[in-house]
Amino acid sequence: MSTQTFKVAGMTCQHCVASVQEELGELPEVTNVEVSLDSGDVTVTSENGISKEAADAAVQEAGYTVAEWSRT
Ligand SMILES: [Cu+2]
Repeated sequence: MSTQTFKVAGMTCQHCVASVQEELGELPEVTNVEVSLDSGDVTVTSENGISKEAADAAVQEAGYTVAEWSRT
């Protein structure tokens, strides 16, 4: 199991949160997505970690951008 946290910019309401959660959740390896509207922090749990490229693409699909990427 791998957990990664990054920041997403532009989310303003729970609808934004749900969109980001849905797109990231569609990535095949992802088992859980947590999004904090207040901080913009997104925590993704997956089997072996996801690439920044995959996260970027999913977040952009939802209409937002990854502001800060860090892998833990
Ligand atoms: Cu919104």
